[in-house]
Formats: sequence, structure tokens, C-alpha cells
Amino acid sequence: MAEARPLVGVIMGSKSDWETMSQADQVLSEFGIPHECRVLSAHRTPALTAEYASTASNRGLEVIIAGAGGAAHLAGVVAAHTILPVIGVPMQSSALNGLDSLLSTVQMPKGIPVATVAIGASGAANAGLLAVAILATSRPELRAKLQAYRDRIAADVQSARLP
Ligand code: RP5
Repeated sequence: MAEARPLVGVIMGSKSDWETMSQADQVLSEFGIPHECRVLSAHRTPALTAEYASTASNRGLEVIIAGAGGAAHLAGVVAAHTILPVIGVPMQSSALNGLDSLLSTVQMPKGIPVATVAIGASGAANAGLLAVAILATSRPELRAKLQAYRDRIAADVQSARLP
């Protein structure tokens, strides 16, 4: 059986970002969203990155999640080459603990937005959930799944018992 066409592109600046970005991959898999994961670097493979972003919409992608660390310009560069919504995930870098990645990703000048989530693994998971929420605006069955997820985590809080 042919694989479904990906709706979400999960890209990252380096293979070393995978441990973090796998959180987004996991969320998308849990919600049954066809997606693809790739390493693309804004500075090591700039032409490839631009090509990926500028052809993404025609290939059927609806959201791009881009994770990078340090001088993290990947999400911004991708956003510059597509009108698809781009979610930026700042990596928890070793030099500045991710503050460098956060500021590089979040501080986009007016005109080209990047929806930036929290630093690290929580941010990557939330990027997956945000992509689901974006797709759910036009997919009732996905909206129901997202609501069920929210109900589940609310129930977990309500049933929490402390030692
Ligand atoms: C960025 O530089 C990547 O996104 C990664 O977070 C960071 C370090 O990359 P490696 O030197 O581990 O490949 O481009």
C-alpha cells in the first residue's frame, strides 16, 4: 500500500537534534498524521533547505516544524521560502542552554512569522500538538482526537494523588 502523502514536515539542523525532535515525530504518529522527518541545515545545506521550503506546499505539506540550535536561523529561513505555517523549536544548546536558539528563532522581524515554542523536548512535543491543532481546524475527526487528548490530560490532573 502506498504511504499517505505527508502533511507535516519535521526538519532539523543536525542529526544531533533528533533526540529532541523525535518528540514531535512521536506526537504526530500518535495522532496518525502522515509526516516526514529530515535533516536540513540553513548554513550547511542552504540551497537544499530553500528548495525544500519553496516546494513544500506543492508537495502537499500544510505545516513545517523546524528545530535548530545555536544561531538557529533554520525556521526563519524556511518561513522566508514558504507561506505555510512554520513552527520553530529552539534546541537546548550546551553553550547558552538554549537561550541562543530561543532568541534566534523567536525574534523574527515583522512580516515573516515563526511560531516559536519552548526550548527543548517540551517545545518539540508542543510543536507536534500545535501542528495537529492547525490541521484540526479543517478536519473534524482530528479535532475530536485533540479534544479527547485534552480531556485525558485533564483527567490525569484531576485523579492525581500525592503520597
Ligand atoms: C545547528 O547546530 C543544529 O541545529 C544543532 O542544534 C547545532 C549543532 O549541530 P552539530 O554540530 O551537532 O551538527 O545547526
